[in-house]
Amino acid sequence: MQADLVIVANRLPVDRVTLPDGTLGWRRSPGGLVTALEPVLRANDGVWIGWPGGTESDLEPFADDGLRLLPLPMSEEEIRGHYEGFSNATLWPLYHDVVAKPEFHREWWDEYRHVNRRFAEAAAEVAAPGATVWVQDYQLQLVPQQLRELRPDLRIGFYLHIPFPPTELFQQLPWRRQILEGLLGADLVGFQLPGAAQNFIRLVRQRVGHKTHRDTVDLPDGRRVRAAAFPISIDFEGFEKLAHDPGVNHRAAEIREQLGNPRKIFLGVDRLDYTKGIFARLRAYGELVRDAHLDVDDAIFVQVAVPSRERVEQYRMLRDDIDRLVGRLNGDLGKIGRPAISYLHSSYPREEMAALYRAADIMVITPYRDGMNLVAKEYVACRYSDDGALVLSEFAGAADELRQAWLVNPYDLNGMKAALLEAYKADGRELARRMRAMRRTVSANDVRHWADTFLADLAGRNGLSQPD
Ligand code: GDG
Repeated sequence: MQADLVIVANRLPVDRVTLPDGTLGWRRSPGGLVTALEPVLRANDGVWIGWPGGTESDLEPFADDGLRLLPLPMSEEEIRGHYEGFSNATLWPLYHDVVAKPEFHREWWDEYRHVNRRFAEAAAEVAAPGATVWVQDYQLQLVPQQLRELRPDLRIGFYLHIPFPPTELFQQLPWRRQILEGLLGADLVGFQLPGAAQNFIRLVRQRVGHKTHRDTVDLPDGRRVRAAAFPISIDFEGFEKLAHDPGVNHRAAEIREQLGNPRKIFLGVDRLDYTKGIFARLRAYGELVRDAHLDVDDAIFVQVAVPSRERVEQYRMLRDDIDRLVGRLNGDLGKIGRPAISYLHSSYPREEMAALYRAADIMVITPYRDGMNLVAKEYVACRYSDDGALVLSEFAGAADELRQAWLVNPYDLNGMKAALLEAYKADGRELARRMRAMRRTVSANDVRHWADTFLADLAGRNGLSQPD
């Protein structure tokens, strides 16, 4: 198997499922990344390398609806050290402003390096001469360098989906230099926001001592690396189409009905993650009800918390905290058939998500730190009647583009309460003015635009220094 375009990501864009006849099969996981990359993968007869989840080890490369997929198995030990350990208990909290305390363990680092090498070796094997390889996200930051050592002929891009931390925090990492050098194996390193790219360039100058000039790094071997922002987005058209679907709208009406036809529905949709600020948001909402600014007869908060990383200790603790808070708020504030909060610890099909977006009057997204936050953009895409309010944390990457949202500081409970109330009370004209502008922004900058601009930029560089 040889390919001119290789995507290397922690996960394959399919999940293992048991088919009706009892055998194991695959189901496409409907992520924006695969939607964006599918056309270029097909056009270039590309291959996607990723972990299929679980510990099955005898999986052969296969094609799913014309996409060539190469499963990279992981052992239980690799999952613990690389994925749950170094990726999700060291890097994830460190890169998100140390919202939780990162743990540093040398054994995890060894697994991280080892698993990254296995991904790099797999990519080196399938990439055709001179091919383009696009490596995704924080789980694979060493792959660019490891791959370049094996295959100097390749054009290598890297994209970080989560924030890149300020230098003061990044310095804590005992392996900070190795990570920076790993990323410098790429020709183009992409981030969500310009500030992240600048953090990276500054760190490379300070910690590795390379010459930098604005957004570029000049390496001693003559290679030049560029770091720049490419804010990720969604399949706007796809979501808008789904939002128009009669079945989806019927379901949206049904959801309202089942919630007891409240005047307004507040909605939160997040992976159950401590970076997302779910606890503080529900507390703020609870205080509004307690102080009679909102009434459970008029309003309800629907919080969907999608199960995530359930074997990592911090995530288990968070789940318990939220369970307790929701129980207390409903116990203190609810009436029969009228809870303050409708809490769903579950994941749903795309159609149900769209129905929830259609049903919700106020979408509440309050992460302490978030690379982008696609839920914000999906909500906007579904509000084709220019109604609905978005309350959005300043610390989500999406806030850079969605300036017309009610922007909040998630650490400021009173500020959040004020914004929730304002959004609740806003009149139709105000809502339309804000939503129209946000819809224009997201539709003009969809995920195809993201993938195209990244790949065009990468194609334009040959990795060699250009004369100034
Ligand atoms: C990382 C960064 C960055 C959620 N629940 C269900 C479901 N979802 C879908 C949403 C959305 C996606 O998952 C979540 O994306 P987010 O961007 O909101 O957050 P992370 O998972 O933390 O993603 C983030 C992103 O990478 C992309 O670069 O924006 O900052 O943290 O698309 O709709 N989809 C379905 N059922 C669910 O229950 N079908």
